[in-house]
Amino acid sequence: MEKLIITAAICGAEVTKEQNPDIPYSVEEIAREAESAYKAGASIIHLHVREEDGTPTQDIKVFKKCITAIKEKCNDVIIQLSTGGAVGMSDDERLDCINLKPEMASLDCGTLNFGLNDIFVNTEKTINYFAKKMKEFHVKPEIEVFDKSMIDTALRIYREGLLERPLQFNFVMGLRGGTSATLRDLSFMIGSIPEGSTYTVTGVGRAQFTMAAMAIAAGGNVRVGFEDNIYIDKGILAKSNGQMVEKVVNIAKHIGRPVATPKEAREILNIYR
Ligand code: KMH
Ligand code: ZN
Repeated sequence: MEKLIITAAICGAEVTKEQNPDIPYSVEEIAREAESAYKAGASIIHLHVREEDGTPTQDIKVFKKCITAIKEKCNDVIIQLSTGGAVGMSDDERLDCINLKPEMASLDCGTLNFGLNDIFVNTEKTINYFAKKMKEFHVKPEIEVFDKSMIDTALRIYREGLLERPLQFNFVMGLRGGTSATLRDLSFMIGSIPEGSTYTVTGVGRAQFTMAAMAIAAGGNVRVGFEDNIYIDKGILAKSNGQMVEKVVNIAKHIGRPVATPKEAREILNIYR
């Protein structure tokens, strides 16, 4: 098995300090959380940014400040910018951060109910537009998959020449509106991607660590962090992203799966630039 790549989704767009006071909003807080995750073993930071009051933003100036602050503390970490942003943002607002030419960016491959009352809209035309820009700028896309049809959409876009192999998928499981967080659905997802692809598993909420354990055992990679879950254990709030990454590192250790450095993660994901 390849070494385990851990992604930390340190902030997200939806979760608030009212839910967990350690959710980062400011540039300093975001850099602090990135550092804690990196020191614990994360090689990729999935990055959303906020205004000082916590409002989600895709402002390229805020992204720039956060990237600089993160790089100062963890200079070799892979930064994956979110082009998902928050529900309701326009395509151009979401995509503007690609102009910073990050090593990686998320590419959401379909529309879904998002929680109880929102719809996260990604038409195929939007996805094509985003994929084309990422290809042009040599940004490695991470294909965000909330249900199986999004794999099929990504493969269609691949056949149209807008995505390059090896493809990297992230299966987000257990989100209200998306696929359930079960072994059966994970097996279905893994069996649906082309040979030679890499994949990460993100369990949302209480599914975070059970899905992480399944992914580690199956040979996949893992994403954890405040974007997806605010608890370290049942009823106990996580203190930092580092604490969540540490828990994944411990599970991996018990299963006998060494953790990848950022350099090794670049090799596994085929990021050369
Ligand atoms: N905040 C969600 C609406 C991504 O980063 O690409 C979208 C999201 C996915 O988080
Ligand atoms: Zn995200």
